[in-house]
Amino acid sequence: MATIKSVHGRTIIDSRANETLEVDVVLDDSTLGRASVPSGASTGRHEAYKIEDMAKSIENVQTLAAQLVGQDPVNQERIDLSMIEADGTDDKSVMGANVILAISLACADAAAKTQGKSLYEHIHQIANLKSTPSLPTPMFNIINGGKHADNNLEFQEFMVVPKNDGRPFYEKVKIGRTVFHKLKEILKGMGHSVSVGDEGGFAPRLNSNKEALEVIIQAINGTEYQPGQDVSIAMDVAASSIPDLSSVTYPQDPIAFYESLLDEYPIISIEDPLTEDDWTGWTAISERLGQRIMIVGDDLYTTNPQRLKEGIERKATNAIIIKPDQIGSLTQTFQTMRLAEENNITRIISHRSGETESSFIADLAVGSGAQFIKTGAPSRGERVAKYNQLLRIEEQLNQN
Ligand code: 2PG
Ligand code: MG
Repeated sequence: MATIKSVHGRTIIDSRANETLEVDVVLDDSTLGRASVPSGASTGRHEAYKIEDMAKSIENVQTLAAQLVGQDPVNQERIDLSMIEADGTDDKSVMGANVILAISLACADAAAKTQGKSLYEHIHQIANLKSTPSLPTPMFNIINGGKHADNNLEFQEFMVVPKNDGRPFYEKVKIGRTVFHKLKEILKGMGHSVSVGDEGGFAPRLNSNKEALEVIIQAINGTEYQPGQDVSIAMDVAASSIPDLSSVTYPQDPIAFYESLLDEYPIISIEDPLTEDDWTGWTAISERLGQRIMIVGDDLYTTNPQRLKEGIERKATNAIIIKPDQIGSLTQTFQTMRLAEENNITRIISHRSGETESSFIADLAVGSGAQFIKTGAPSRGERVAKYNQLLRIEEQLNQN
């Protein structure tokens, strides 16, 4: 059994040119585990605390390193719980959620490598979920708005989602990039800019959220694929990031507004349609639309098992976004995923708008058997890194 010899933190940059933390965990058999932390623009109020000061973050890595040296990296839970205990707060504000998470993920990476396993296999082994490893269905964010672009679209993400009808992952990727290319052509033809936003999707100045849906339908129609049959639409409203939601859903109430969109467009999923503490609204929207589509909680839950528990009791959603950096450890991410699995809540693994080239979440999605992954458009290196890792894993799973 190899044990942890050293833990080292350094500052790297993310896709928005901001500083972020990377951690190396080295084992006594010379195995190197490495991980980095992404960050959001539309962060939820209930997310664990990130220490923005990198010097302080690195200092905290050193503090925690002292208690981790000599430990078995395979024992993820023990490692994570000891860091959570050393922090001693609910939101990890002493050690930093970014610090604990970077060490947590780097340990998992080292543990997989020292055992000669793929990361997703190792994750599957330690996650304690019932689902077997499988490729998630990708949700490609092809039009960026909200806090991810400097255009006028209030809704943050307009995604295309290939139908999950047993077609291989690489074909789903083909659908995503074919629609992406067609959309580019259409936007160019309309005289719009085709430069991309934070998550690799286009960021045109359209007249309304509805126009974004229209051009996506037009794009799908311009390919060999059928809207609603081969590929559908998903949105992340990110309602808590919109200063006045009623100005967007005007003149109706939000639920009636979303319902009218479902009648008009092949939408299969709406994330954060309401603000993060509007529990009553969430129960109402799920009751009204939950049979038709996925009602997804992101800022609502912040990958926090306590928040999810409340959501289950209130029947608030039928799906959840899973972002390890929102809660700050792999062990708690698994805990939230187990709770979701036990209660038939669909799991969508997600990147952040500020990303690094790490492809950890691709392995996390496969190893945990999550149904979906959203990791941006098939564009921008830090987004493509995740899709490409999934293509590699697909090849590996096929060979087995
Ligand atoms: C979201 C995420 C990722 P951010 O709201 O789902 O798409 O955005 O990382 O900015 O919170
Ligand atoms: Mg979101």
